[in-house]
Amino acid sequence: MHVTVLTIFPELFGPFLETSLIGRARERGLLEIEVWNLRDFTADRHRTVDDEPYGGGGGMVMTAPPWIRAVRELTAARPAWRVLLSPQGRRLDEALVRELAARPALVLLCARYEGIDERVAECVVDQEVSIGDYVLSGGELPAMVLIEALSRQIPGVVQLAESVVRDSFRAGLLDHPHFTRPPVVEGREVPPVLLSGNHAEIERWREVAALRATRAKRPDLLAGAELTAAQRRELARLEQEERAGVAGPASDRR
Ligand code: 21W
Repeated sequence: MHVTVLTIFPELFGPFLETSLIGRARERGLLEIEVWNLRDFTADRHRTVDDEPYGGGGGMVMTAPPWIRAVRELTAARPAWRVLLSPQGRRLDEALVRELAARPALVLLCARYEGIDERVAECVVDQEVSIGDYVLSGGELPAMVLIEALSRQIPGVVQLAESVVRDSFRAGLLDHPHFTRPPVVEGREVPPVLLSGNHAEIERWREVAALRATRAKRPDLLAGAELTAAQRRELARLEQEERAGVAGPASDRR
């Protein structure tokens, strides 16, 4: 997969692109990423990328011509799906990550200032993407979030093949709790089943624990989740318990 990033702060991407998973994916040729400075596509001596808003008011607006020139030049030889990171975009989730990961090439437009001239979106953008409803200062961190999520969907990038399979199997539910040594922390013991060596029982415990965690912390996810038989049974049991007004063991109420 090929990703081109357009930004006025290319230096923000350096260590992120060199480190860990993404660094290795690039070294192995699974992921190609180019970061371009928008100012390289300006036509004036001052490399201007912003101007005052028509209609007045405060702040500055990113001017359209450098964006349009950049996107046209960077997609001339290699057509790409053009994504503007924007608070007004479709909210990023794993379904959108997969849709985008299926594209052979992406161009990510990262804007700053109060905004970007509307004609950029109209002329050289295929889709606007947001990473959530909170205000950031620009599209660079959202682009990194998107690149990291995308890279995990590229075959061969994540070493632990099993953990990707498991992530997708469990997609729609939260993960079960994890434990490692030491066996006792602040007086709290590891659930004994995890020390039993009984892998079938451990798997059932994890399924039920994932269901419980999801119901306690993100009940909204249950509507779209695909539940196993053990999970449907546990959900029915919890709902029955709730109707009966019975509080479960203290461990359920955390
Ligand atoms: C933030 C630009 C807010 C413009 C109402 C009227 C890209 C982002 C960004 C930014 C405004 C993403 C206002 C989640 C984000 C991004 C910079 C609007 C104020 N509000 N995902 N006027 N959050 N943010 N200006 O901020 O470019 S993806």
